[in-house]
Amino acid sequence: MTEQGNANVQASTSTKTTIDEPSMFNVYLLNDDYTPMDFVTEILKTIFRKSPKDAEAVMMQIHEEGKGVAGTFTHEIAEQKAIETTAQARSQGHPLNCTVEKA
Ligand code: TYC
Repeated sequence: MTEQGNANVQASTSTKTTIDEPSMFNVYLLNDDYTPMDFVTEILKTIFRKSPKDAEAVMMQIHEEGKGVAGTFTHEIAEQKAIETTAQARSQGHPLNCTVEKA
């Protein structure tokens, strides 16, 4: 921004006084043939704070359509939840995978 010719200019720099909203990111759970339905529902309840009804509905949507949104968060939280999801899955021997994508 140029401020030449402005009689009120105090300095050649300007200070931003508003904060942008953070970008949001979807965590998708991906379907596979081996992870038990109950395990995915449990992940959706515990890590993604879904109600039992919503967790079941999202799990079935993923099972039928291939993928589904587990939740939408700022980037750092989305990555944490994706890591926690795969860590719990691997610790139980399940191949469940997820992706983080800009919403
Ligand atoms: N397709 C799995 C089964 O039939 C269930 C499943 C649902 C797996 C959702 C992963 O993200 C998933 N046991």
